[in-house]
Amino acid sequence: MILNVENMTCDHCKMTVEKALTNAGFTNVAVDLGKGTVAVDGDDVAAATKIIEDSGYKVKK
Ligand SMILES: [Cu+2]
Repeated sequence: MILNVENMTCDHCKMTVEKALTNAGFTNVAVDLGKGTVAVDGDDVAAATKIIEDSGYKVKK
């Protein structure tokens, strides 16, 4: 799945989001800062969204 995330601005944001999802068991997490997207294996959008938003970022619905 690919999620659009609004307020990732720097490498710290990228690392925070990738680490949060990876720690929750998601695999192949890849943040693209230029596009403002998070690509990750699987299709549980609700679970991934919650983790990203709990980390302080806003998922565009
Ligand atoms: Cu940042």
